[in-house]
Amino acid sequence: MTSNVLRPRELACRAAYVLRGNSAGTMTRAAPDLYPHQWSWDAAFVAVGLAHVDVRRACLELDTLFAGQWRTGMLPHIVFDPAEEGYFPGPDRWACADHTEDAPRAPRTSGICQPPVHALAVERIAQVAGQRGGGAQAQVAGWLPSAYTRMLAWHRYLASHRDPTGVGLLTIYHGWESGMDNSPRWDAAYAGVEVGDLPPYRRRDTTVVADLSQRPTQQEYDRYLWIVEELKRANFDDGRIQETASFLTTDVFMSAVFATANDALAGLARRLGKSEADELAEYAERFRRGVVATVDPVSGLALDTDLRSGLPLVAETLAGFAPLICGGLSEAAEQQMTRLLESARWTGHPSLRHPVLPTTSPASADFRARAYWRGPSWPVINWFFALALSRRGCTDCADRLRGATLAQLGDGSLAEYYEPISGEALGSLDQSWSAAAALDLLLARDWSD
Ligand code: 2M8
Repeated sequence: MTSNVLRPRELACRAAYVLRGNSAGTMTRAAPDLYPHQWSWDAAFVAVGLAHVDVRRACLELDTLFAGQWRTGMLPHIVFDPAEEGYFPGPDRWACADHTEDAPRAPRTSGICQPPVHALAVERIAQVAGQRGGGAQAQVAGWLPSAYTRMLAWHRYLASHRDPTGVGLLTIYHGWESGMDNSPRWDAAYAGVEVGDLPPYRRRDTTVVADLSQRPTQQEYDRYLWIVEELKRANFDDGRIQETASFLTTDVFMSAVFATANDALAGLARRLGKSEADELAEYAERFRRGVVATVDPVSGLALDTDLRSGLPLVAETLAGFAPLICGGLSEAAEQQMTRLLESARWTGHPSLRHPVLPTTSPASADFRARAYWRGPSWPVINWFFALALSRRGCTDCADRLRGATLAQLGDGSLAEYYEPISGEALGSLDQSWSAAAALDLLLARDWSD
């Protein structure tokens, strides 16, 4: 095993090479074959990786994503590359612009969103460019005002349409919005989705990943596709969706991301002399409070809620550590949660190949070592936790996660996710956001800057 470990310089070169290879010109495919379009949170992370090698290209990545922004401010979860047909459900199945004038006719997009990590990515890109100085810094400085305006519209959409009652938790319409598609977090909510008259379809994912145990089941996929039909019937209108959709939950991870992304955007507003800094800081506080209020005293983890049944969605997944992303816990509660993260139920589990967060606790009955978001560890998520923790000054825990994530990435496969016990690379190899995480882990000069 050791002989296959790449040296840092080799890994950085390989990661840059992968991003270059996955580029379709103005967007980066999330993965070469499995995901041949631009995904929203992938693009944000990819842009951070790109900032280390080509700041101009990093800005372009986000500009391409923002070109798909809806009139409501929603940033769609996929911007489709018109030259690509190798993904399902593609633009014809979503048919967003046929159902609502809020969706752009070009580029074509999906009709849902993903975790709002963009302001954090932009903050990071500005840091990286600032450290490089010169042309890179000037390039980003010239680009920030337009990026700010588009992110402000995105955040206002989320704060108003996805938290209409102001509880400080974002509502999602599909497990795909969480980015953690088949996580046990959503099992109970999906169980209530009754698949109706579903137009026929052929999956593409299982033709790329041949090991079916790694991908969502057929029953799960039918539900995913049925919800798309429900969203179309509601003409992608937020009010109608919230009345009619059979899947409706809060998302505590996404809400924590939103809280901290508002901190970042408020910082940018101040830097640019914009008048919205207080509004953004209020969003940050509202969502921090919302997230902290979901911590379950039994498991010690933050929980999502099924808005259809009104019941908490009890599952031991890494989303439960959401308060560590946004802060807001008392000092004692924060220490307790950090201890839990490093305990034998999580990164300290004795069977793990590397002490990184698996998606589900290996001590939980829901844990499946190879099954996508039900157990494997994802380098990009561990990198993101490390970034969020160090942003909040929790440097010890962040440093340990960084070191372990780098060790995991050392095999150079830049896999989408890893079997957490054997360390086997799974899913797509050469996944763009794994390459981006490697670049940031290797090349960032100062994480706490
Ligand atoms: C996965 O999601 C897509 C659907 O959006 C899929 O399974 O086809 C998830 O891992 C998601 O978080 C990620 O953004 C996307 C592209 O990497 O793939």
